[in-house]
Amino acid sequence: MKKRTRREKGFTLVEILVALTILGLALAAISITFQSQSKSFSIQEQVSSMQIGGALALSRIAQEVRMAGYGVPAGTSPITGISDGAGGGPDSFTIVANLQASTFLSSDAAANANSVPVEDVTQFSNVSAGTELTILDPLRNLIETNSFASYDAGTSRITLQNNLSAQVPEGSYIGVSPENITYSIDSSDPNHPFLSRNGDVMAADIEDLQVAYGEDDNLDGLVDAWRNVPNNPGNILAVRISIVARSRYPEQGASYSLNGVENGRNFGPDGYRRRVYTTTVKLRNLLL
Ligand SMILES: [Ca+2]
Repeated sequence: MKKRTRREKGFTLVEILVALTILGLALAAISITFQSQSKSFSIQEQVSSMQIGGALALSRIAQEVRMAGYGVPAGTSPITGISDGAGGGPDSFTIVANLQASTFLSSDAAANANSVPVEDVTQFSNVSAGTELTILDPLRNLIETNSFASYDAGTSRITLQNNLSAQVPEGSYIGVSPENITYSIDSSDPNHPFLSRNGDVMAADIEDLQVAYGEDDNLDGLVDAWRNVPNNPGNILAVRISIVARSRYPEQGASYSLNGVENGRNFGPDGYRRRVYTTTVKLRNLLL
C-alpha cells in the first residue's frame, strides 16, 4: 500500500512526456510571436532611421548650399566641379563658401596698418592664428588676402600678421577665406553607400544624389530653365537637390522598386525600401 501511495503522488513517464510536449508547443508559439514582432519592430526602426537620416542630410546640405558664394570675390562662380553622373549614376558638385567667421570694417583702415576696426569681432573667437583671411571691398572685389593674428574685443579690432598692402574702406568685408565643399555619393561599400561631404560621411545609406540647376539665361533675375548640366554655372540662381535614402538592410522576400529622380536611374525591384527627398535652394550670394 505504501508503494501505491508513492506512485499516486508522482508522475508516470507518459504524463511527463505529454506535459513536456505541451510546454514545447507553447514555447514555440511564444517564440514565433516574439520573432515576428521583433522583425516588424526592426523594419519600423530601419524605416524611421532612413527617414530621419534622409531629412537631416538634406536640410544640412541645403543650409550650406544656401551660403555658396559667400565671401567669394565677384566673378568667381559659387558652384564648381559640376558632374552629371554617367548612365543615370549619382551627381556631384562643389560649393565655394566661407562657412566660418566674417564681419565688415566699421571705418577705413590705412595702407600699412596691421589691424582693422570691425563691426563684430566676436565672430573670430574660434579662429586660430595663421588662418587665411580674404578682404573684399563693398563691391566684393578682392583687395587682398592676409592672415589672422588675434582679435581685441575691447577695441573691436582684428590684428593681421601682415601689414595691409592698400587702404581698406569702411564697409569692406573681412572673413576666413572660402573653402571648397564637394558633395557626392561614395559607393565603395556597395552594401552601404553614403552621402559624402569632402570624403566624410554626411549621411549613411544614401544611394543617389541628383541635382538640377536653375539658370537665368537672359539675366533678368528669374530662372529660365532647369538643367542637369548648366550651360553657364555663373548664371545659376537656384539648385534643386534630391537624395535617395535606402533602408540599412534588405528585407528577405520583399520586392520594392523606385523610379529615379531627375535623370537618375531606377532602383529595384529588391528588398530595400527607399525614399526620395528633394529641396530647392535659392543661392543668396550671387555674382555682382
Ligand atoms: Ca544627374
